[in-house]
Amino acid sequence: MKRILITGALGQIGSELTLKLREIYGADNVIATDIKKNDSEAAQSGPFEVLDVTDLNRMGEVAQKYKVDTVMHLAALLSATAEARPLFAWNLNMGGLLNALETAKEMKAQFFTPSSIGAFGPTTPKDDTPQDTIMRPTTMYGVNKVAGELLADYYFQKFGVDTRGLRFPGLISYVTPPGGGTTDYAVEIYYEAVKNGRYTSYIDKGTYMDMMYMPDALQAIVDLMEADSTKLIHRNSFNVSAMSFDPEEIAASIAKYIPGFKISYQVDPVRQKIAESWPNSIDSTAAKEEWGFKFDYDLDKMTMDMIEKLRPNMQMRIPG
Ligand code: VAH
Repeated sequence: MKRILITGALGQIGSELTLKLREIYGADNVIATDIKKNDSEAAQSGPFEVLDVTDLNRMGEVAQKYKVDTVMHLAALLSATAEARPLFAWNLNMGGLLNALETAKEMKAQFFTPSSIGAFGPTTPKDDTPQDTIMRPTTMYGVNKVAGELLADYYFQKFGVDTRGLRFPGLISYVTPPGGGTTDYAVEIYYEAVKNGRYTSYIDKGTYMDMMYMPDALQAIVDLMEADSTKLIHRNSFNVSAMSFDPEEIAASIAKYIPGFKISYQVDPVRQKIAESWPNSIDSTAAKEEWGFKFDYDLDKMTMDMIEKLRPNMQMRIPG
């Protein structure tokens, strides 16, 4: 029986992954942890522990208390925040990852952590970015992700920890908005479109980035972790993507369902520079061949679902 410890369980991925894993493996077998508790379903629907991932002893205590056999390490700062606070980002992102890997080693547990298209840099081939290629990121977040991939591979090769990872594109969701990312514009635009019928983008037109709807990202995590390890040639981490678009294309998709929707631009030079250092589109062939990666949502199907899910809440918010 799987007993799963999730760090960063109240974040953008964690808040939905916790619920999905509780559905599959049983609520009591998924231990959600985060730096503080809140009243979200992820925090209230099963075991929850307060955990600062930079505290190795506390992480070991929680892992032993629940006798976990799987560690899913999600707690990290995203690209824009990491760029604003590089030293703090290094300590949290790398210190937390090392503690999670050590905990998985001690517990003889399987291990997952997300990497990102942010692990690539300006010298990486930009179109159909290969699984194995040049990785010289120019952001602290990217340095953390490349170092993290190498560290997770090291724990597999040196200590036999069953580590697995995914290079996620921008993830779009309506449950818990992301914080401090570069691709967050592709989430904010839906909220603003439903609320106000317009959005001012901090990413410029013509800036293509890989993206994926959260349901596909969650299924990819489950499928990778359940995959036959003898079939894995790669481990940390697999390129996965569902689509690539620029602000104009997501705006056009939204305008099909919210007539009159308008996008304008006020480019943020910091996040624009980060976005331009990343690929336009990545190649997911290795994930498809080694463990059957697939996705359900393209841009229009995602747009329909996002608007349908956001509209009721937003209407409740507009007074009168
Ligand atoms: C970020 N959402 O923008 C994250 C992600 C590919 C982007 O890693 O930092």
